[in-house]
Amino acid sequence: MFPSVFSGGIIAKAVRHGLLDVQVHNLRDYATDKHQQVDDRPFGGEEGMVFKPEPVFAAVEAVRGSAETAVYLLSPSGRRFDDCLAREMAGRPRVVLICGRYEGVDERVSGNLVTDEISIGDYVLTGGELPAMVVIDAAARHIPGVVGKEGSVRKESFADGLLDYPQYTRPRDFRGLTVPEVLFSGDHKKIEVWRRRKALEKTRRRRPDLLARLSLSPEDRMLLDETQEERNEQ
Ligand code: 4HQ
Repeated sequence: MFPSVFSGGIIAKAVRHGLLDVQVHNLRDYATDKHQQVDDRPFGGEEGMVFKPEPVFAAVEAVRGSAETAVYLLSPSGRRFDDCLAREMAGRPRVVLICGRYEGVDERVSGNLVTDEISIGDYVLTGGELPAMVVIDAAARHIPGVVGKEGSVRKESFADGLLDYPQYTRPRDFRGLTVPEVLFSGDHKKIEVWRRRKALEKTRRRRPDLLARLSLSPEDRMLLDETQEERNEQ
């Protein structure tokens, strides 16, 4: 699954440039018994299979290098993954991501080997591989040089805790749908203020939870107070 995602695009380019390295390890290579079994039936009964602790410990201990390396387990019960955690990971020299399958992983792994459990959202997937790739992709964008133009990470969603302002490109008139005049004004300060206001309004409308977490500057507060949006658009 991993090569299908990471052999092309921005991540592959970053790997070629030596900005990051992605290594995938097969848990089965670390199985300790003669059948190379990595899973077993849960104690106490119930359906499904659980990852055995031995291969998971052996694999992580073989690849983590320093015992200080952060080890994350992808799990719906984990701490919710967000851009803040992505940035934190990008700052680390190495991280290990454990991808479970089946009903999950023996609790002694989460209790004794894992730094943190991470969830990418409140839904259940068939394995931890897709979440791991999501995490790698989001974290890689924060490694300096990975995302093309200087600063283009900062200007996107979440860098400042806000959703994106609206973007337009040519044509200026598409089927009678026009582009806001301010964008042709050539007044960069005015455009910057307009974008800020749009980002603030959109965040208030769609993600009030994000807005509530921010401490807005007096200027931002004024921009939001100025707008009639709440009355007109809701
Ligand atoms: N999993 N965020 C792995 C998830 C998940 C999520 C389900 C993880 C199955 C075995 N992981 N187990 N949501 O749904 O991270």
